[in-house]
Amino acid sequence: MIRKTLAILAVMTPAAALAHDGLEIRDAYARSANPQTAAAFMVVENHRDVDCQLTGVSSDAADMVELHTHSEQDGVMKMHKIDGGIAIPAGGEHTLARGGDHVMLMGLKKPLTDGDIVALTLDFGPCGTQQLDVTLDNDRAPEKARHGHKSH
Ligand SMILES: [Cu+2]
Repeated sequence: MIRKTLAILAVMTPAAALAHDGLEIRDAYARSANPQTAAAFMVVENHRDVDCQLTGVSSDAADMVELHTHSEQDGVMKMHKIDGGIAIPAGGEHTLARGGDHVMLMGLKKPLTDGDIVALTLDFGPCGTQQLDVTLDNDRAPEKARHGHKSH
């Protein structure tokens, strides 16, 4: 009996350790402004002592998933694809937020409405992959702007 308990503990420990020492994702949600596209937002915490990079995201919910960001072009904020991924520094965090970096889902297999769950697989390259269920919430209030940038 004791032996069996130890065996189960041994199996469970690596996953528990990963959740604690690895990458943790919080405050994730998605929005969908039209039947074809949706965007997902979240905070990625890096509890490891090495820098990690979000290199890509995949989902069965859409034909194409890309990492996007916004930048000002000719005085207008435009979104475009990120080449090379999003860095999450060791011991730090990175916020994917409206008006900034986001996960873009294009060519939705079916239109999404509030409460729908979108399953994402986040690829952190050598730091591994993370499964994430994101709930669609079009009424969600925007994140508080941090570095003096205001989205309103
Ligand atoms: Cu986008």
